[in-house]
Amino acid sequence: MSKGVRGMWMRGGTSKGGFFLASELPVDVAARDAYLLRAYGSPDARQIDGMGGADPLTSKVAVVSPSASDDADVDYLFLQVFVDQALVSDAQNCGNMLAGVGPFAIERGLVAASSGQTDVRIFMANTGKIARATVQTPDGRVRYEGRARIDGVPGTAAPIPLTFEDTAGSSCGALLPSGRALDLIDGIETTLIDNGMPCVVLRAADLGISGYEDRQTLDADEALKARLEAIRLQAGPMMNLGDVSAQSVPKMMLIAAPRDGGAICVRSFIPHRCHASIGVLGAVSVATACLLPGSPAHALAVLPAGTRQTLAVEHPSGSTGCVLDLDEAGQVTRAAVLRTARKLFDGVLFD
Ligand code: NQM
Repeated sequence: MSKGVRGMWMRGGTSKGGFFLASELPVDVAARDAYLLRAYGSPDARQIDGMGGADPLTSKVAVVSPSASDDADVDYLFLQVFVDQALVSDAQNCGNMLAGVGPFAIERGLVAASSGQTDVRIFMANTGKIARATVQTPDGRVRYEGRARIDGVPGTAAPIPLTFEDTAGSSCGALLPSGRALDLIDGIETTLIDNGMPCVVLRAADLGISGYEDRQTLDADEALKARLEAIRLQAGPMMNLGDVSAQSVPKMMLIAAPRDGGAICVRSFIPHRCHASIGVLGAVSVATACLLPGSPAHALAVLPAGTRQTLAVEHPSGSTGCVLDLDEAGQVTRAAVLRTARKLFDGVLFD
């Protein structure tokens, strides 16, 4: 056993994982990944010998450091520790874990807290984009308790609004990496889109399901998952992502008409298990697809009017509201999503 690495366990939005200072993790990437695999207990479906929660949503890592950029206070590198494969991937971002980055940066002294609330500008190293998080800091300390509620998390907590600008094409080089709002893959109409998260958006009904099933039912549907994976592997090169067989992107977004007053209903595969709710940037990307004439999402969506639109993306645990600002051409220029976070544990994680 090594002497371990200091880490803070936090819930960020509807995800959970370890938050580390980059300066306290091994510098060498192979050594860092070997440490994380041991510490999280991967590969093992139960992650019984580590801290991972046996679910992609609870097997996540945030690496935080002071930012070299004048535009940001801290840098945030997201790492996905695969549960049942010996893989640690930086190929995707995570907007849920992002919710814990501001509080963690203040707790570790990287950002000075203001009295009242503190804005933290976060450079998202996976995609090269900047997000802003507003953290409640009465008396100069992070407050986690509050009255904000997000679907997928019991109870209430202090609000942490997240704002994203200019996220189009952050991993794929363009909002629509194929240049079209509609592509046919295996005869299925899809929209290949990246507004912060590479996503393949397709109608649930085209794959023989309603799109309103629960997570367990979809996770048990091996035939559906095989069809989705075949489509995903073809979408990878079309989205400038290359061979995605060992990557957690693109995400597969199965859409249906909303049925609880929202704009669209989604069951997302991330990519091999169904999400219990939906990713933050995944929701922003699907909401953006809803605005694109020609996309299967546009035809199913119930859209509000105006240049600031709140689209509620329905998911298995409720819905996620995405506030989208549009320019005169109808392009999304800014997105905001409300999250909360909770500090769970601070200590030393051994490998
Ligand atoms: O899309 C899960 C999550 C995510 C990612 C995933 C996320 C996002 O819910 O911004 O938050 O899609 O792997 O944590």
